[in-house]
Amino acid sequence: MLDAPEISDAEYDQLFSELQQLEAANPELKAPDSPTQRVGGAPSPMFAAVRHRQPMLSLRKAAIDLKAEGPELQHAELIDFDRRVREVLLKAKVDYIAEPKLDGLAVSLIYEHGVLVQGATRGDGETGEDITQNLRTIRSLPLRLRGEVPPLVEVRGEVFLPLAGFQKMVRDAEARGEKPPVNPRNAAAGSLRQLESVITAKRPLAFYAYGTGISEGWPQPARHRDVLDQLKTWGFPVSELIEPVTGAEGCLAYFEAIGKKRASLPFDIDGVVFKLDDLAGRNELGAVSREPRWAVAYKFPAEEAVTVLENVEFQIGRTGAVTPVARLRPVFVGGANVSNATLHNMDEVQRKDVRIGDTVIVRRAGDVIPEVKEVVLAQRPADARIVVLPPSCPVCGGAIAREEGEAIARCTNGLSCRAQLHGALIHFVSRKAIDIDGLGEKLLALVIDALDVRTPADIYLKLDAAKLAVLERMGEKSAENLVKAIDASRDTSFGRFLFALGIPVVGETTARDLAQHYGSLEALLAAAAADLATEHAEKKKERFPLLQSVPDVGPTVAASIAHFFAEPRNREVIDTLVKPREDGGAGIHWPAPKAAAEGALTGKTFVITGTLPGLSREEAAALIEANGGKVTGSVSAKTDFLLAGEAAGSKLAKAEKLGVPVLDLAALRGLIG
Ligand code: JCF
Repeated sequence: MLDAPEISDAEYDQLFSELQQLEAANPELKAPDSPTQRVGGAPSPMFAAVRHRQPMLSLRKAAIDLKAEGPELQHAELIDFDRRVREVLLKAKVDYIAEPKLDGLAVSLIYEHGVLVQGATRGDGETGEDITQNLRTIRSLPLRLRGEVPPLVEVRGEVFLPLAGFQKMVRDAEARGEKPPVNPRNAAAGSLRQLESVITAKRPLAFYAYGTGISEGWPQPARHRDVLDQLKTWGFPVSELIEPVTGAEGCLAYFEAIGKKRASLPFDIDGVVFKLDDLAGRNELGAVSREPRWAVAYKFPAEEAVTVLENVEFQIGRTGAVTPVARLRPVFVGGANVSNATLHNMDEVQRKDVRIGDTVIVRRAGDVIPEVKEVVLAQRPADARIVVLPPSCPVCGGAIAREEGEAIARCTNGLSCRAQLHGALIHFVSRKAIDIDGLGEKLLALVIDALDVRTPADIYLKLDAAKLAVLERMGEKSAENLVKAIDASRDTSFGRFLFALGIPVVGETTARDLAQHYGSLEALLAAAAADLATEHAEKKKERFPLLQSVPDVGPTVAASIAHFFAEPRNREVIDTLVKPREDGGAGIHWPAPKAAAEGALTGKTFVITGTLPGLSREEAAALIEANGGKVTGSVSAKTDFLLAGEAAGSKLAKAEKLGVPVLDLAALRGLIG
């Protein structure tokens, strides 16, 4: 089927690089029809062929070697690129223009006297396909140029599908019972190669221009940055993320910075492109086998790899959630050796039809937990075994329950299950919770087993310097320090305390919102108790109305809070935690709530997103709160303003959808006056 590959990109890349290595080692085996000899996609007979008047070059690729020792060797290929450029140009330092490399399709656009007359795919670089009609449907692509226009100019750029559009295409395909596209690039390719442009028009494609090709009557500027400025003046979208950099160090710094932003961008990128800024220098460098020597594509390490799923085990989390975990034949992916990957829950196992013995594609993106993305069905062995949920908790033997309509199965034994207790304690002592420095995972396991710690309150009641000092790898000094840290943690804030309790689906922000809204534990407990009576109301909005009046608390979160506080075992632990020490409690306390500041923003709820110029998010939140406003974590109908900085992503999209006014920092300062 058109643009619907039989194997995934990860498999293709892995097989392709194996083939390249084999051919490099055994040149006599290299066949003229080997896939390694193919330059680009062959044109389809369905579209008229377009011969590019100036070949569309591809980019030479440089790869990071994450297995190498130290940055110099890891980035050797990029450093070599810069060295060759400097050698040819006889320069000590060279300026480049750095841009994110979009995972889309390169196209060529011909404008005559400012009017788009032809648009074509790159094809094999020499000949592409005429897709003018389809390209005309892309809204951000100008049909007519603004300002002074030459008789002829060719503009080149990348057509791509932003993630939100891709997700919509997946949902639409699933709703129609069709096979959804596997990734944004395939979805964009399929959309562009529709025979009916009305279909293309319905696809939310986007475009960024990155350069020019042939031209007449247009004096080429001296530098690439000037070309980009000209493109903007003509009305082309040009990525805001493009920046000038200097030398290999500048390139690497940009690469690192983009890598950090990558996950929050509204579109997929697969690396960075560095281009020589000086256009005269480009002519000196020229091209070798259709790859310019003045540019390089520096790709992020592969995030997907193929391996074998050897077994599935079940882990019990701090809320009792039973998570199926894949034990894998170790594979190097996303910069690390991976031998475990999450399968999320049993619904996911069934949806992906994962079986033990299967060949699977593993994905590790950034610092996210590796996951099994999909099964390579063609390679399923005859004896592959179906994965079944264990009938009882593999840790404590307790009952496992799965509520109707819930994807997650849970061990019902609460803190009596050692796995849940260990997880709950790890969360309780963590930095953003009650914050006990020096009480790590291993030590917590020890105090559970050797010192009979059974609840978070026992940390305060059962541990002292003498008992701690005899534990493995603990000396007197470290025991004393730990006791000091435990002591210091008694003095906390209401928000931290609520977060530390580990109420399912209550994160740091919700905990802080609850603390701010209720001011005291008594008030929160009273609201939760009153709300319990409404839990079977007809409409979701009528359930837990008090808790739902807190910003960002919807029916699911409200139900979780109410049920948590209704559980007698939880109430007992909470009572012990906050009871004064002289009465035999843990003595956790926090200052009485400050009256909220009054100011220009009183009664207004804000959400902050993106990078703000010269101000951290915490500083911006403090500024808003000092003027009487409230800051919450996610955009909803209750949000009054979105404060948006650079590289704002999904929150901005949501605000625009809901009609929430969007402010920049200057506008916020204007409101404050
Ligand atoms: O974003 C891209 N995929 C991309 C591809 C960006 C560029 O600046 C390119 C490109 C392919 C060829 N430049 C060339 C010369």
